[in-house]
Amino acid sequence: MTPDVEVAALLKQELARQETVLSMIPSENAPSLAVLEAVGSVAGNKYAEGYPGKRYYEGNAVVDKIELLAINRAKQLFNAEHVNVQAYSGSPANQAVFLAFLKPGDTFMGLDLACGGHLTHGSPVNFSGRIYKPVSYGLDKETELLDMNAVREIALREKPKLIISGLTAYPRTINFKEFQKIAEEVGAIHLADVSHIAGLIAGESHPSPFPYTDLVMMTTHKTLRGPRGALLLCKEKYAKELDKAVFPGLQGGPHENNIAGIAVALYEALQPTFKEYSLQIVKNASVLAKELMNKGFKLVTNGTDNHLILMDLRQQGISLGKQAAFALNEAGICCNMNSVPYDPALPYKPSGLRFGTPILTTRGMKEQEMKLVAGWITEVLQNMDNSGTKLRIAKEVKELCLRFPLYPELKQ
Ligand code: DSN
Repeated sequence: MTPDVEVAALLKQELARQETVLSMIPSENAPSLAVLEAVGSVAGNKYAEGYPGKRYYEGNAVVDKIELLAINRAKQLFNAEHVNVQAYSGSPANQAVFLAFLKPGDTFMGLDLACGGHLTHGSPVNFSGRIYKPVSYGLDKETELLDMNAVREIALREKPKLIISGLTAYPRTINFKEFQKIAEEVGAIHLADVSHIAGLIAGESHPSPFPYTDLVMMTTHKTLRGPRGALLLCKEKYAKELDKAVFPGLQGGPHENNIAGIAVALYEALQPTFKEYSLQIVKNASVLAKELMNKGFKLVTNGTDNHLILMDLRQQGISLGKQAAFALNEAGICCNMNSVPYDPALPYKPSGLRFGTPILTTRGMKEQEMKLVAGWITEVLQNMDNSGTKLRIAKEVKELCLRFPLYPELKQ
């Protein structure tokens, strides 16, 4: 058989793209080669329905050891009582929580998508909003911060069975302890969806939901720097129901190659250097935010405590997000358009931009480089229709990127 040159060429092109642009979508990262190798390994050939020691297929002695390594490393890293590593990604993992602890039609609370929540936190187009009864909480209109008194009032009024804390576009820390207190007061279960900030929690640069939060879900491919996948972590009393919901409730055979990649990523996150890495992600975001504000941009909540920045472009023009993200991409800066709190525009033409620093930090960039990046973002946003400016910046971006390679070991 002749090799497939088409996909090989496209993969080469994608590597070249990633090496030469500033990838600033905050939910993305670039795992180590060791993680990528595990994901591409023979572990993916194995069917392993069930859990370690109790499988429905023979031949799982080695795979059991891999899965147990992932479980035990996650327990150690996060100080968790019970861990399930089988969910295919964040949305199925959240689905498993609903399946385990709610019945169709039950009320639950989550952060409004437009204020930085996730689709699975109650969007009407998602399973969570179609099968269950979502009650959203928002942000304070003045400060754009979470108002825990308002969350408590809604919880007391609506008596939800589940309260979700967590974010995809909220640039500040979350008070998980307060969420847990409110959940206990109204008899709800509390799920902290820490997908975006998992690596920051692991590196102690964001307050942890452990050990008091009932259930924690995190994807493994964002700040945690693993492969695509998810971890569900919980108190022992919820373990049986949660495991049953993942398998056989929702999924069949776990993707053991991904679980092997997760185990490797957790090993890396347990090393002392991961703390420095996670702190640098936050430092980089903080410098970038300050620089952008000094240049006159409005950032939601006027800054950031984590890895992400949400820029409000309404001063420049409602619905400008898409055009701005497009222009930045032409200049080699890849971010995403995003709604801002109480955005008058629709999600497909929103008024904001979302930036993150995980990949830039993975490349080894620091505060000095963030100042350069802020300058380029400013120049592009002030000259969105100027092809010459965008071309020049793309060239400068490429030069910087080549000084900070993502995968120096890989041939291009
Ligand atoms: N869609 C992801 C994000 O970009 O934040 C979350 O799953």
